[in-house]
Amino acid sequence: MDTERRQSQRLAILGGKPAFSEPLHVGRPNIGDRVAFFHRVEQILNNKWLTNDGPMVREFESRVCGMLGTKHCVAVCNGTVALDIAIRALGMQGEVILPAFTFIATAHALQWQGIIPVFCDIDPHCHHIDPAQVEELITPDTTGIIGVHLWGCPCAITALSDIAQRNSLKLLFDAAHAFGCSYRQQMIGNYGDAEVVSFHATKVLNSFEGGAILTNNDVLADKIRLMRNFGFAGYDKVVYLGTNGKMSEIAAAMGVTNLDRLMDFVDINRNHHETYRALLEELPGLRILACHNDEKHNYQYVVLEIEQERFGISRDLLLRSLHAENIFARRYFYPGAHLMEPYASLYPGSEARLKNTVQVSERVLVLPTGTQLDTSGVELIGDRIRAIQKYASEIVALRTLQ
Ligand code: T4K
Repeated sequence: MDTERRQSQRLAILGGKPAFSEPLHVGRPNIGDRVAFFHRVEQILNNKWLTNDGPMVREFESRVCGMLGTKHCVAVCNGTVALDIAIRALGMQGEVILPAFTFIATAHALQWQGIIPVFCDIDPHCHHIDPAQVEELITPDTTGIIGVHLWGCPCAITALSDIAQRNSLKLLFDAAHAFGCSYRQQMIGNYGDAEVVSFHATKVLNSFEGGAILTNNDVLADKIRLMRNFGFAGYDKVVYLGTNGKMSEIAAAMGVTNLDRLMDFVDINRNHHETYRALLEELPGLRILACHNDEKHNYQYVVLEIEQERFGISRDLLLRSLHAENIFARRYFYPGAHLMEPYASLYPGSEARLKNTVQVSERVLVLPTGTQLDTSGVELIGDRIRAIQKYASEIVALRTLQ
């Protein structure tokens, strides 16, 4: 379909046909070579070794270390448990500072262990924790900082490392989005005391569910390995408080299979990013977040910011209009962790210092990408967004009547 015909097609919210016959989601999984995966499943079944530090998990861990240049990778069952274990192994307690603009798991992992999550504001340009406010939030009870590499872009690693060092604080990075990304030419996975990644189905590299703790600290890695398996240091010998955080062999098989295709997934994402950018960056009131060209990036999140006054309609009305087209864009991480429970009840009033978080969370919209789409699909989404802006007043008038 050529661009002109696509643009003249009536928008679904105004009574036209949806642009896509099937729903398009943010986070549709990338899946590698099925034959290779099934072959690995056969191997697992023949081995009769299904979990607990099996050969597939070891292969996955060693491939991740090789790719990132990190000394230790401890694979676990998901990114949230990776955070839980890392936080406990680092001895964080009392208060820990983290950005309010993050997925709820970052805060829950602290609160789950009776640690107070102290929500910090973000830099509105990059959406990352603001180091200047981190300094202001340090109290005698602060034991650590969690920086989040939101959207796969590294947060202010150097500034946070400096603050942590000067104040003797532990520094953990939630790198759930940042597998395969770099900072100052070194791969994410090598910073802070440890970094945590997620291999959830929606991530650039998935192991169905999965996660890992990455560190260059030998002592910490040993402790984390023990904690992943109830603290067992041998049959009948428990040396730590631990949990069941083990990654299964089948999850690792999916991880290894997808690792073989990671560069293809990233190339597809990069092309989609460029196509979206070419179609959307000129639109008034719309900003598409940029990735640093001189660093490695996985391009897994296509993030827009909508400024209602200049764009013509609100982010939420754009979202509804896209949903009508079967384009299930998401408003991650609305309304900010501080406004979700139990935090809204436990720590009311924190919005006063979280002005950028509040503003950004009201503007952000994340678009579908990945292997579910080809370039013409991305162009169609871009065209629909352009058309929604073109017919903004009609859409607003219709909503007012309803
Ligand atoms: N830290 C940060 C900064 C994170 O973003 C996350 C997770 C974590 C820590 C914790 O890591 P994990 O414990 O999850 O490993 C999703 C994911 O569940 C979550 O992993 C992710 N971040 C977060 C940003 O997004 P939802 O509620 O959007 O996910 P879900 O499962 O509803 O999936 C979204 C869409 O993707 C679905 O509507 C359809 C599609 N989908 C999903 C799955 C699971 C599929 O097409 N196939 C699938 O198998 O939270």
